[in-house]
Amino acid sequence: MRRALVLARRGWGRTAPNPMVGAVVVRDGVVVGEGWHAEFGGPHAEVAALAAAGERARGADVFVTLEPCAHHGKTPPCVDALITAGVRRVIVACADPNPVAVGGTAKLRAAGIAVTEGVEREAAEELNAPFLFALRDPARPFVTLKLAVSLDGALAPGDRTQRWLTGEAARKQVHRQRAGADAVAVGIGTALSDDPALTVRSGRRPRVAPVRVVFDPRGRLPLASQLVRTAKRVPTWIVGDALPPESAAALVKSGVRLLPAAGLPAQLRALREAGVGHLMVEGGANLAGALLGGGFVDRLVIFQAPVLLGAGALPAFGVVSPGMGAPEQWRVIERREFGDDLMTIYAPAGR
Ligand code: AOF
Ligand code: ZN
Repeated sequence: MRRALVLARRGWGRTAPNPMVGAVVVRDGVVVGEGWHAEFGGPHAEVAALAAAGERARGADVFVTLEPCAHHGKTPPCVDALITAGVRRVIVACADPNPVAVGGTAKLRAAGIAVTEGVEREAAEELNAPFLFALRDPARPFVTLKLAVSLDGALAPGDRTQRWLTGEAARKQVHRQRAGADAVAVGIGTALSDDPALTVRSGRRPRVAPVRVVFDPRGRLPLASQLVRTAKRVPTWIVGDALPPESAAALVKSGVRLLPAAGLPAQLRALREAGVGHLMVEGGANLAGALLGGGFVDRLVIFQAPVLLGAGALPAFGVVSPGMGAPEQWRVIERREFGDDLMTIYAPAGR
């Protein structure tokens, strides 16, 4: 199943809004076929793995990271393919709560195939956390907040000059993460100080380029900014409710789409309604604080760089006051080193 999870990850950035799924066909203790859902609309993982196994699938065990689908969608049901292939047993990591696809394991059992569920369930659910969240909560996107901090937990030095804290390897990883999101967002403060491009410039190209979003209530994003200058090539949206009509008109003329909404809950809802299932937020301190305070952060990704910024530096969580609604306790989902930087992915404890 761990191998199936590795295969599933090959669909990173290519399967959304579908989940990433991997499958391994095992016969007499030997892997005879591997597959994964490589592209939205394309063959499902089981079908790819069964095709690779060919006749060797008869009597085999199939490990699959998501419950096989029972529906005729863009492709025929995976359960039918498994039944036709004559497999003996199907081992499933996690259930597919998608109402369209649901019912796979029951159909397999009815066909006399043994089914085991829950093997590596946690890892499989984590892999598709935004997909599973979208099925549970249509009111807002799944929010990943990514921050690069100094070893003393600051975002910027005392003089507020822009400087890179993390190294090359960590920055490449951020680009890989962007490819797995539907939209990448910053607050207007960060947009003004960093003039970011917010594109995916490293790693595999996502099937759909993530939309670039600026939380910019008063429409202060300059027409000369990188974001606005490239808005006709890469979708760029501004979320806000108090844009002066002249700047609104000029931004729209430059290709920017405006999402009028006031207050974070309504703004998140507007993004979800506009098709953003997974929102990656990259700062700055004010937007991060508002999202944390509202309890809207599902995953917190901290890249900690070995840089000491000292007194007067901008604390990453300086605007989050205790009791505001930010989860206090977090659990560690993953911890990895990128060069000299340490990446930790956290989730609110109990979520
Ligand atoms: C599987 N194996 O590899 C995947 C599954 O849009 P469609 O027709 O391709 O169907 C997508 C739905 O099927 C998706 O939302 C999810 O519920 C399930 N995905 N199921 O058996 C796979 N990718
Ligand atoms: Zn399927």
